[in-house]
Amino acid sequence: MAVTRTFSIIKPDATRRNLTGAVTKMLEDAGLRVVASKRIHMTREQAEGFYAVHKERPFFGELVEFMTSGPVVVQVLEGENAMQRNRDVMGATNPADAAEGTIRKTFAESIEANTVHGSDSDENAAIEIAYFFKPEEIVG
Ligand code: RTP
Ligand code: MG
Repeated sequence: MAVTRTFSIIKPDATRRNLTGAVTKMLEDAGLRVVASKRIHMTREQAEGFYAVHKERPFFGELVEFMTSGPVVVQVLEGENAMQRNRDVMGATNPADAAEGTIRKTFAESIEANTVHGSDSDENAAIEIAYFFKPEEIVG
């Protein structure tokens, strides 16, 4: 299977609870390698641009509010079938539906404050990586 890259965000609910190491450990234990990482506080413009696909959804305003409520850690993850591997270890969007052993089952507070973001296709992964990282910031 091909080694690919995906994009991850450790969300404000996790940075607030000092869980960036614990979340990253679960990603690494799932076979993913962190090849780029930075802690940032997203601006409203950055968050609105990142979530532009959701701008007609009823939760868009709250989502932007939440994602700018504190620092996040943006990461590029590399591994075999990285996008799907990451989605599997993240678990379902709503932690009430997430499987045992997943990041969201373990740590998420709610459907919104759900600890991690992960790209949902290889195509979106490339777009999201380029939104936050310059090529030279990614070291495989
Ligand atoms: P993500 O994009 O963060 O990896 O999560 P996802 O694919 O599992 O979920 P998605 O449908 O793309 O929704 C993006 C994020 O919006 C928040 N959300 N809130 N209040 C709500 O009903 C609701 N639904 C989604 C979550 O933070 C979700 O991760
Ligand atoms: Mg999504």
